[in-house]
Amino acid sequence: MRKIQTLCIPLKKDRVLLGMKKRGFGFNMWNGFGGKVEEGEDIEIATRRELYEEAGIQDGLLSKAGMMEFSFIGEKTILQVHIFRLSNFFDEPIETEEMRPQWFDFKEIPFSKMWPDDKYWFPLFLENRLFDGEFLFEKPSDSNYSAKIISKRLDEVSFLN
Ligand code: 6OG
Repeated sequence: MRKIQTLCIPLKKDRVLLGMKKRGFGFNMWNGFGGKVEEGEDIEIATRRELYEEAGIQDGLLSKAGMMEFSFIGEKTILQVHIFRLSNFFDEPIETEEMRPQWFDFKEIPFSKMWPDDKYWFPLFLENRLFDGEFLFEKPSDSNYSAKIISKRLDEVSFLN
């Protein structure tokens, strides 16, 4: 079974906006903003909805960045995560029940407190490239235990569906 999710990372000049996840999957780690795409919902609409729910940002220009498939040993569900950039926005990020937003310089991205796949694709993301990949993990992680990567594939691509 495939679960479709969104992940949106706002950028301004040489900084990215990340959120500290306050509950649920990925608790206590920094990540972009996103979540589940509802049945029949357009992926970009879902991306904007989740970004608004989690960070209070409504405006800006959304562009595709990557498509990643994540799976965990012993779990049937594959997470298909659609990654987007948000640029040209003016709304001020706000803290919500789910996320505490913070700006990070491109050179100070907190990879040790992020999902372990992020350090592989973030460089491509920051260089405005398109990518797709697949990661298999030993088990889900939080800030106390970093999920071990069992296998990975990451490719730069020329277009994304
Ligand atoms: P909720 O289930 O809380 O949304 N997500 C991942 N992000 C990264 N960087 N790496 C992963 O590797 C991820 N797996 C899921 C997608 C979960 C949010 O977490 C993202 C969603 O934005 C395994 O609604």
